[in-house]
Amino acid sequence: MEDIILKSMPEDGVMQVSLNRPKQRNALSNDLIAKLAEIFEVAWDSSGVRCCVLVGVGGVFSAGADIKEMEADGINAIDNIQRKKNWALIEQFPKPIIAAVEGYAFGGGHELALVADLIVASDDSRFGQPEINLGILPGDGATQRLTRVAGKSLAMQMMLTGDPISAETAYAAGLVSCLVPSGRALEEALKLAVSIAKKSPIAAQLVKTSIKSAYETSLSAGLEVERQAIRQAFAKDSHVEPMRKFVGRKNLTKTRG
Ligand code: CO8
Repeated sequence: MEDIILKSMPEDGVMQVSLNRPKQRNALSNDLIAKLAEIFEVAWDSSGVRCCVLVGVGGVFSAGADIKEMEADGINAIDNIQRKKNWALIEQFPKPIIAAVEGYAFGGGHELALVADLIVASDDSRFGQPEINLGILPGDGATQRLTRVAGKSLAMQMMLTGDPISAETAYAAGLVSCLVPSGRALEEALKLAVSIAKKSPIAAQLVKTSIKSAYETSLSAGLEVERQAIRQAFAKDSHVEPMRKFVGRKNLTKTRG
């Protein structure tokens, strides 16, 4: 059977997950989504995984949902409960995910990149929601997520015309956190992942939860999520070692002085 996902641990605490259907431009088949969900489910409680990098094999991120599968399945493609559950598990993965995008992220591929917490993109990559060209619309969250991140006007343009935007436009719109030279997205995403993996895993997960809540709740409810999150960081002693180290450093300076 084709290995549709490759998992590796290139650095301490960093899990690299590679979409591996290059001949189909990493189209997101049901099997691929299921395998991705399975990997995240295992990584969920694994203390060895503190940050994840998602990348596509073959110089592209992903061309989106598998059109051949959707064409064959018709409306059952949308009513596929298992796929929905798998996608939800990926969306709810509590640890930071970085998408490393080369080439393009289209349709469901772009939606998967939007599920990631950060996007590192090569400066010649493109982002698009071409579903309208197939007589449909995005079904894995773009009408909501893209609109919340990039605003109504750009979201409308992308989803009504189906035309992709450049990495530079995506960067200016806040979709992409870091633009890098062509061919360097994975390398730079891994560097970022290593630096995140060195931070307190509890604090990193709480940051993710709190920021995500900004897209789902009112300001006052979001502020309450943040307050509860920082309480949890203190309650779980996430602060003890780094604060002690900082205070110790000051004391050491004073003693020396
Ligand atoms: N699905 C299945 N196969 C694909 C896909 C895809 N999305 N994209 C490319 N492929 C296949 C092609 O069929 C081709 O296969 P074969 O060699 O067997 O003919 C192979 O990949 C190479 O494709 P191209 O020759 O077209 O490669 P190019 O490099 O010339 O072009 C493009 C790459 C521009 C990405 C082009 O393939 C393309 O436009 N693809 C379709 C992009 C698209 O429309 N994506 C949106 C899909 S719909 C979606 O993602 C959301 C639906 C909602 C889901 C809801 C739940 C199910």
